[in-house]
Amino acid sequence: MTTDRDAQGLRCMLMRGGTSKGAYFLADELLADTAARDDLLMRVMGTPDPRQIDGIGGAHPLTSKVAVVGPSDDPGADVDYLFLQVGVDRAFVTDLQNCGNILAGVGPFAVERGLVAAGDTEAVVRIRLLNTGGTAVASFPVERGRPVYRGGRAISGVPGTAAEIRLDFQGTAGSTCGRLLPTGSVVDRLVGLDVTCIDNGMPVVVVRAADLGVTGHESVAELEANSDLRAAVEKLRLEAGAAMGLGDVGPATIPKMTLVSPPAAGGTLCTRSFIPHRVHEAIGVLGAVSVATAALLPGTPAAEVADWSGPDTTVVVEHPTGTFDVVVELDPSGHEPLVTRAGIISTARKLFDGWVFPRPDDEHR
Ligand code: NQM
Repeated sequence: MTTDRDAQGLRCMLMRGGTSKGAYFLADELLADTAARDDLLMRVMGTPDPRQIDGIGGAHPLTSKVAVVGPSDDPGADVDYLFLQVGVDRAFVTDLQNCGNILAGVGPFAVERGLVAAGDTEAVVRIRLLNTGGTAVASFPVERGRPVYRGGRAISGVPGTAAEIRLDFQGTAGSTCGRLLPTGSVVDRLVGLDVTCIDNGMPVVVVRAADLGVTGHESVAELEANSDLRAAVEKLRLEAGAAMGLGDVGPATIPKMTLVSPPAAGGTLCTRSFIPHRVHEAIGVLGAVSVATAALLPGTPAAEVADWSGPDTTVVVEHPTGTFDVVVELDPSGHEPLVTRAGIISTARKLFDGWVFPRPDDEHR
């Protein structure tokens, strides 16, 4: 469907958020009709095509992402953030999952577009997470009312350093599944494996790498080349998705599948994450928060491989390109554990600001 936006372009900011990259739009820049919006976004990103050669997508799920940001009518939030995962080789756009990496750019983007006034040296932006419910409070440095991207904070998976963006989550437990432990159990036996199904911002299935016949320290390429492993992970995902109340997750990008093993680099535990078919080069932010939460629950595969000799409130999650620190605290006294604190540090950078021109639709090629 051709729209005015085809000829005029859409105002778009390309940003790196954490270890992902995406196109950020103001909500009123996009079409209100969901099907028309999704068609437009696929043409912006160059989907479906494994190389996304005729669009701005980066030919990987981690670089084929969209943030839609607008003012919030919730008195507890300054802005609303809707995350859209855009397919790469398959034609789909889904709002079924959240993305904590792209979230890192939302506060700076809101200040850049004048949605939120910044303080003298720091901006604090309360972001309502539309995909899942819950709120993230982003705090980051500003100078003369503009976000500062330069800084000294390194995060694994991103070369160099940038300004620190602190994200504190509220109300992320049970974000998609309705409960922190969607099956009601700390450990479930599914397809012959002991796993933990957990949702503290992202539905994740945590399984011991050793139970799947790998060490959990393999490279991303090695894991992606292991077709038996991929088949076993997918079989478990379909079973776990149903057990988590998500129905048939065949076409969905959730739950994420995290293989855990003992740490190898001084962290708390080591992870490899299927998201859900490609293997993450690092780990998703909310995926890491969910895995870290599992590590605090005695009896889970994550707790069993964890080494707690580090600082007690930080869970250092090892992944293929380094480590990711999560601060999470639980009150275990109730019937179901209560998350009392969950936070992370990330970085983001404005890469490009301008107008993007969607690929013409097939009729008009
Ligand atoms: O878990 C990838 C990412 C993500 C999602 C994915 C994310 C999160 O790394 O919050 O950030 O798991 O599909 O960008």
